[in-house]
Formats: sequence, structure tokens, C-alpha cells
Amino acid sequence: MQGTVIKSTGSNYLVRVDGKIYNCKLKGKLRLDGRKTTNPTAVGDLVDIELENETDANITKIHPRKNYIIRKSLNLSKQAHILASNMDQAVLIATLVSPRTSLGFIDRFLITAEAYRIPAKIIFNKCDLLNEELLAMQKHIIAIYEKAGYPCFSVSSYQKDQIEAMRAIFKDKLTLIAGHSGVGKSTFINALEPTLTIKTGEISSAHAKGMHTTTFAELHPLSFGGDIIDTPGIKELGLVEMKKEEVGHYFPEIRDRMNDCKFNNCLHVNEPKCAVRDAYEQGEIAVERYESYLKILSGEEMDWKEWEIK
Ligand SMILES: Nc1nc2c(ncn2[C@@H]2O[C@H](COP(=O)(O)OP(=O)(O)OP(=O)(O)O)[C@@H](O)[C@H]2O)c(=O)[nH]1
Ligand SMILES: [Mg+2]
Ligand SMILES: [Zn+2]
Repeated sequence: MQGTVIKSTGSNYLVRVDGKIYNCKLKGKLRLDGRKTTNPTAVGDLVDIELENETDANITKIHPRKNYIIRKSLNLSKQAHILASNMDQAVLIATLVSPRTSLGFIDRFLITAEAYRIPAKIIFNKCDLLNEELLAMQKHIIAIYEKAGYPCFSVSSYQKDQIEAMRAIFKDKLTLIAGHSGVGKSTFINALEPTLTIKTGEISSAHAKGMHTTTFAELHPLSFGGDIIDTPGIKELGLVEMKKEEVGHYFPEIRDRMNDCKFNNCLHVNEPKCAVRDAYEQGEIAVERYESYLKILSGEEMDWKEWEIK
């Protein structure tokens, strides 16, 4: 039988086959690219299972992954943790307040998604908490990312009609939901699919940060079609190691223009006849994004090696 891994907690895996869920163990030692992983099987994996009884089974095969995101374990550098696999898209839940998501974090998320070739979207949540000034700021931020080619949305997870309008984005897709702890990932998913009752948490009043309520990634079915993966809050996103010439490839608005630069090794800083600088000076590329690009190019952001590409 073939199924989908919907949750992995250490040595146990939940595998869904036609809506029925089996408690599974992994047979033998399956490895990823000859390298040890803390979880050889991850949420989103397509696997073959052999039944032991009505409720238990063994995973005997992991099918090749369309894509996956690896998170290097912080203490054991050789160990890797696969966060999720086989995604159709990745959606970042961001908030301007309670907690605040920085533009740098959004950029690192988008670069990661570009590196994995996973289409990305951004949903700004908790818009019910925004005053006029913050609403104007959000409008400005949304314009930055839409100009770069990323679809952006503004919602409150407490507004039923707004969340219902979001369903079209998720229909028939396998979506990874990511974002800081406390931005409302689980709350949003519960609102999107009211049959779900995922545990949600409070925001600490002292620091306006989340409490890391969700501790394991879990795939939830959507009754209108598709699946959604809720993940634990991410504090920081490390960047993949990349050469200077590669950085521009992970910014769609730079990637789309770099073939028109005079020099094919153009880094779009101060080279003559640079199509990217020209576009930037014409206002076609957002100042914030270009500055973010320069920052990463200069190596300021290059220390983050927690995440890796596949
Ligand atoms: N005002 C407001 N509060 C919200 C909204 N969405 C979520 N919250 C609140 O934010 C808090 C955190 O929500 P969660 O859904 O647990 O956040 P999370 O992103 O899943 O957090 P982790 O599981 O820790 O990563 C809860 O108290 C929610 O009620 C919203 O749109 N507006
Ligand atoms: Mg959560
Ligand atoms: Zn250039």
C-alpha cells in the first residue's frame, strides 16, 4: 500500500492511506544521500507500507522526493533534519505586530524558497491589530513583494469571510506554512479548515513573541481539496551557501533582468551598462530588496548555514 507521511515524531510516523491513518515504524536503516538524518522520512513523503495489524505498519520504501527542505541540526553538524517534502508551494505567515516579522526574515524565506524552486506567497496576518500608520506600512511592504513577483495577502484569522476567500490559493495543493512562533499559523489553518482543532498558543506579554505551541510539523487534509503542513515557529532562517554570482538568481526581479547586463559576470553593484541598476534607478526594483541583495552579496548574511538546498 502507498501512503503519505503526515506526522513524524522521532521513531514513529503517521501514514495516511485513503483517509485511514496507520502508526508506522521504519524498516531497517534508510538514509538520505548516504548521510545520516535525524528523520529519514519526513512529512509529505510518499511511502510504501506493509501492515502488521489493523492499526500498525512498517514503512518499506520512500519514493523519490519532488523537493524537500532540510534543516541542519544545530549541535551535530552532520545530522540533517528534513522539515517537509513534495510541496507545491510555501506560504509565509508574516505579522507587523505581535510579533513583528522583519523584511530581512521575509527575504531569507523567499531566497530559501527560490533555492528549492518552491513557489512562495506571503500572507500578512493579524491585520485587525493594525492602526492607520501600520496599515500604511503594510501596504508599502506588500507593494515591495508584489513588485518582486510574490503574491501577497492581508487577513485577520478572526475574519471568517477573509479566510474563506483564501481557500482558492490552497485548493488541490500541498502547502507548507512557515513563520515565526505566534504569527498565527495554526489559528489561520483552523480558520481555513474549521473541521480542524489544532492547538494554538498565547503571545507572551513581555516580548510579544509566540510560545512555540506547535512542536512537530504535521500535514492536515483540506476538505475542499489539498493538504496543508503546519510547522513549528522558526526563529531565524539561515541561508544556503552561495557564490556571489549566484545571489541574483534568488531574487526574481534581478534574475529576470540580468541577461541584459553588458558583462555576464555582472554583480549589479556599479558595473557599466547594468540592466539591474538601470531598473533599480527607474524605480522598477524596490529599494529594500536591492539593499537586501547588496547586504547578502557583501557577506553580511552569509553566516547562516542552517538551511540547505536540494
Ligand atoms: N488579533 C489577532 N490575533 C491572532 C490572529 N491570528 C492568531 N492570533 C493569535 O495569536 C496567538 C498565536 O497563534 P498561533 O496560531 O498559536 O501561532 P503559531 O504561528 O501557530 O505559533 P507556533 O505554533 O508557536 O509556531 C493566539 O493567541 C491567536 O489567537 C489574528 O488574525 N488576529
Ligand atoms: Mg502553531
Ligand atoms: Zn548587472
